[in-house]
Amino acid sequence: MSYRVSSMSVLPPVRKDRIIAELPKCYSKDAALHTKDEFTKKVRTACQEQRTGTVGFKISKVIVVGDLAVGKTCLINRFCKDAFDKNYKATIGVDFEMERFEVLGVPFSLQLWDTAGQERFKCIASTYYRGAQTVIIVFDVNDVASLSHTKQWLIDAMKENDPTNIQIFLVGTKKDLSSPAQYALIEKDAIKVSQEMKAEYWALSSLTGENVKEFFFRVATLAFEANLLAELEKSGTRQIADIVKINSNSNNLNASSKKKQPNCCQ
Ligand SMILES: Nc1nc2c(ncn2[C@@H]2O[C@H](COP(=O)(O)OP(=O)(O)O)[C@@H](O)[C@H]2O)c(=O)[nH]1
Ligand SMILES: [Mg+2]
Repeated sequence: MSYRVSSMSVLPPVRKDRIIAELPKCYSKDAALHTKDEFTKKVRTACQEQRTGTVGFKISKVIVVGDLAVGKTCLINRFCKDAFDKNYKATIGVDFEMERFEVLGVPFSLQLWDTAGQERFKCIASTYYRGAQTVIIVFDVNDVASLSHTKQWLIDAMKENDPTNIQIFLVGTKKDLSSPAQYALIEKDAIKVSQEMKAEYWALSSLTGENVKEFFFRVATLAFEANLLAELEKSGTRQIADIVKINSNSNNLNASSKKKQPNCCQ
């Protein structure tokens, strides 16, 4: 069962295996949204001091696109239900799956949208694309045509979104069906396509589960970081003003830090 929006107020605690305490690594340094090894100090400190504004209440929209039968639904099912079942009809009557994470102690949710097979007719509704923060473009590593179609999927997704506010992942699925030599060949092309799209590249298998959790942890973390950095930028002026105030009253520093206010109004 996926969560309904109406049950949001009575959510159980975040699952233990959705807790992110370290920055998840990229798949390939040649095609990554960034290649840092650790969370930046700015991000860590903001989380420690609970200066995260509205980020802890955010639900970030993630859409999954790509040719029919490349393995989009299986990928979502592997992560959300830890199941691999090609007959599982997760998309009937359900628009999206909710996945709740905790990043550096801050709650953060992804809304993972899967199509109900409309990609067969190339008529995906604009509401599917609209408001996405992350676009996952999927191809099958054993099917070169599906890789060559990924650019068109990106163009379609971008029609409804602001390109400066979006993170793109290019994901090769069904790695279990490919020999190392075959895989190496398509990887070269896929990395090139990723670079052109400014996307982060991943390869995985929903059948074996290889890299699936790592991939979604990366998606969640990069979406979280982007939200938090935007939030910090917004409140940046006020924070600098606060620091100036504290410095000019430095003899009151201890007294004021003891009476630290909760950050509910930021
Ligand atoms: N061997 C293998 N088969 C897969 C994998 N992922 C999906 N498939 C198969 O590919 C077919 C299409 O998968 P599906 O998720 O329905 O594709 P979608 O149309 O993109 O949602 C099904 O028969 C799946 O069993 C994978 O990682 N490995
Ligand atoms: Mg599907």
